[in-house]
Amino acid sequence: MAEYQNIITPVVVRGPGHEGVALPYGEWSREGKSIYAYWLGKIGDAQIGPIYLGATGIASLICGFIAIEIIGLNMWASVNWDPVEFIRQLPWLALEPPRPEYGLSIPPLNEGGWWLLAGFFLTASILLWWVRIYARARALGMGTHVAWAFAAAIWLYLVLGFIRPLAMGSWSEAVPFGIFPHLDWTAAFSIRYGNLFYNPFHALSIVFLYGSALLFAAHGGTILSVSKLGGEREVEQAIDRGTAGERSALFWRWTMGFNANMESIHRWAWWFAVLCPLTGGIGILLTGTVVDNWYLWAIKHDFAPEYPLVVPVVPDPAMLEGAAQ
Ligand code: 07D
Ligand code: 07D
Repeated sequence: MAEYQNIITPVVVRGPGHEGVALPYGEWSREGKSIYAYWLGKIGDAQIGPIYLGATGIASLICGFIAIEIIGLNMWASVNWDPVEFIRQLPWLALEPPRPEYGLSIPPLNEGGWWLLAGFFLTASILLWWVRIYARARALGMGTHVAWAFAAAIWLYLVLGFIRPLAMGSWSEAVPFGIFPHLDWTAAFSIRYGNLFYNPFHALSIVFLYGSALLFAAHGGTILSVSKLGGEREVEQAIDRGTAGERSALFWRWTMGFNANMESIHRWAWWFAVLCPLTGGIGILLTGTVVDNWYLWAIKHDFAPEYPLVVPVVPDPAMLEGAAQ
């Protein structure tokens, strides 16, 4: 009876906890006993834990905690330590980078120093988490594809908050911490540099963002549609193509003349996702360093037309004959 397991025939499997394969010599042990969450079983796997903490995991969590603590306390201080206002205004509160006059120097804590410290700890936390992902994959004898995909996101993050500010010679160029403040920064950045829509790397990044959503939907849909034929056992189908693999490939060949296969579709997905922040980061790095105004740049390179003159040029009255000098 446990043949076709999909959402139409939901059975939350509750076997003995799987503690994972043996860890290599010298590794930390996995922490905690596994527990079961019935409702999580409905959308994924019911087993929670054990978790591998490890040195980099713990260091990352500590750095992340320090960063959130610095950001949170600064935000709270900005509403005079009023707990109600803190909660009420939280989405609009900010920890801003230093003002332009500080350049790349270290400013007093209250004038951007806290921002610098929070950024340091957040970056340390993210990089340590990257090391953790890489090391865990290696310990399991897996490839490191997830780590390199995460590295692409970290590239954009570093360009936004570290590499580009360095290139521009000022921390003030970086993104503030805060929910809406970081959106205000994004909008202001686009306007300051002549409309980011005319930055071809922004366009490429959008292509890969939209493309990722399309591929994800198409892939999820395809596999679900052949799950009653065992299609969700993708790896088996890749090695020994069965009727699920055949039909899903045929479906795409019939509908659009071309198909990926059980392996290559994941490469498509990986590259689309990775290229989104990769191209984006290039676009941001060029902005203000190489190109100061994307609209003028686009006109120059025949990427955008000049605005037509719809209003006749009005002469300056002061220049007219007979005007009082
Ligand atoms: C669903 C995976 C889970 C991740 C989540 C995010 C935090 C921040 C910190 C209160 C898809 C966890 C959030 C840890 C809490 C404090 C101080 C990922 C999923 C749920 N943004 N952005 C959001 C970040 C930039 C932009 C939301 C981070 C750039 C726009 C969330 C970064 C620019 C919009 C968030 C970052 C930019 C958002 C939802 C880092 C250009 C939205 C994110 C480290 C790229 C959306 C109110 C999400 C929103 C949104 C986090 C960078 C633009 C708070 C951590 C500077 C236009 N951003 N963002 O679901 O609703 O991602 O904002 O670089 O409309 Mg952003
Ligand atoms: C931010 C990578 C960093 C995240 C990391 C994760 C944690 C903890 C915690 C899970 C997202 C850190 C994790 C801290 C997590 C828990 C618990 C990835 C990040 C390391 N734009 N725009 C993009 C569109 C406009 C602007 C990209 C669309 C306007 C700026 C994307 C539109 C203006 C920047 C995109 C639009 C503007 C971007 C982001 C439409 C504003 C960027 C790709 C339809 C008025 C960023 C080159 C991404 C970029 C970016 C989409 C419009 C400004 C494709 C669809 C014209 C300043 N925009 N945009 O992967 O790369 O982000 O640009 O209007 O910096 Mg844009």
